[in-house]
Amino acid sequence: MTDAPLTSLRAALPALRLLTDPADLEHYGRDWTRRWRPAPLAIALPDSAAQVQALVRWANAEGVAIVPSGGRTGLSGGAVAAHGELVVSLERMQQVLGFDAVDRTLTVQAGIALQRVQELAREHGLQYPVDFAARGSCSIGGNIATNAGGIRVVRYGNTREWIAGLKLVTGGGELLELGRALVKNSSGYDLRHLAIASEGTLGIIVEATLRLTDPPPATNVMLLALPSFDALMQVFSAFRERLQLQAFEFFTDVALTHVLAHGAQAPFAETHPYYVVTEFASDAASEAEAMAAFEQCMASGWVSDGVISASDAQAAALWRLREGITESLARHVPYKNDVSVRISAMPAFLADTQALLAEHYPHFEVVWFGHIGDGNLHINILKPENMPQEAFVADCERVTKLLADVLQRHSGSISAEHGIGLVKKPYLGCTRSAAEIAAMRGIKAVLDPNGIMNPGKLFDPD
Ligand code: FAD
Ligand code: 2HG
Ligand code: ZN
Repeated sequence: MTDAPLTSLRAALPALRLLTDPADLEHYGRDWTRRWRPAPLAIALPDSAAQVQALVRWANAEGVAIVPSGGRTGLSGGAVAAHGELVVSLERMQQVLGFDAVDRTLTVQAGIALQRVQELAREHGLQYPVDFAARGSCSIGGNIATNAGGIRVVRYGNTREWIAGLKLVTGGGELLELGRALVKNSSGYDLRHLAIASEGTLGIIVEATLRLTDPPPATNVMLLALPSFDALMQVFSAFRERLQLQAFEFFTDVALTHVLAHGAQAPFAETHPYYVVTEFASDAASEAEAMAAFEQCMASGWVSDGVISASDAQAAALWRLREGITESLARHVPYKNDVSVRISAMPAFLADTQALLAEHYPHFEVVWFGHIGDGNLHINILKPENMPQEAFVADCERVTKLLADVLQRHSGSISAEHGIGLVKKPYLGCTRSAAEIAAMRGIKAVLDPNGIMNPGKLFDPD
């Protein structure tokens, strides 16, 4: 890449902070997938919506592609810049712009970390309920751009439910204020929802007004050991019938082995094939219901053992067993599937998927975990140490094609919460019809007429 575009950018926006060091290009050009070699043109660090808008206008004039960048914790390659794009990182846009106690909203610049938003909500006696292990590093802009889910969806829903309004600098360089934080607004298309899960392909989210809610109740965390996959849905039904669940997550013994090797403490003396972490209010009535559900599951043979937290430290230790999985697997460069079906379709889908993976992956270690209460499975295939990454990915892609067929049969989604990005692009058609994809392309053409926003992510350019 020549220096000409950078010279032009410096002339157009002299106050813009720009990074061009090879170490910075490497650092900002990748996300957690680690599959593509980063090769961005440069890294732009704007500090205001006005600077973002000026940048996008410059990029249109010069024909330079932009990759919006948050915390780069994404797992689908959405924030990867491997083709001379300009990475626009929002890390200098972390200001808190306002809190409204009557509306119960918090307005922030989009580069702020999820964890900071959670803390601010608590300081106001409220809660921002989206939550997951990358909370310290991921940004609100990235959460919106992927419609992030996490461990409390079963109780509170995805990011989409919590976005009262947002500001988007479109690919065409317009600054749109979407939603206005109104509770009621029936004045035509709600463009805010197009920005949610758009993966940076329509524009750059520069600001968001987040809904806050009542603080969560004091809770107990329970870890259950299960003998079989079949028992999972039975246990979920038994607990959900009696309790308002704050979380209901599962993982396998293989996942536990990796987390323990990463420093966590074994919860039981014996190992079991499956585990569930569930969380519910700790008042006396809820505890009694939880014990009744536990006994019912033990009597039915769906649960083999269990432990309930007696302190915050124990609750955190139990959560670590579930939340530590992704980090504990990272060194194996896993091939990730993040699939979903309706909860009612889960038992049949699980049976078909288990059979498929047993037939096609006998030679790889397969780690199952996820948000069973949302119908969302994470299937991580671990790369054998001595296998070249290209051959490994090719083998996994072969099986993902078959998994996509299974998903199509069960009306599921190839991406439940991580996004399509680069990783799942070939399989978008198993989740979305040709007519839907054509409509998505049409929307992109309107908001990003020159196709400069994150080209090649979600779908290929026309
Ligand atoms: P990035 O990775 O920087 O970007 C993600 C996508 O959003 C890219 O397409 C990027 O171009 C776009 N983007 C980023 N910022 C903007 C913006 N301001 N405007 C427009 N587009 C933008 N995800 C879940 O849903 N649930 C989980 O439970 C979960 N757990 C995780 C645990 C770990 C340990 C890790 C590493 C990841 C996990 N993730 C999870 C995935 C990831 O954290 C989320 O997808 C998160 O929302 C990404 O935020 P980010 O700021 O890191 O985005
Ligand atoms: C989780 O639920 C995240 O822990 C990450 O969505 C899933 O690493 C994964 O596959
Ligand atoms: Zn998840």
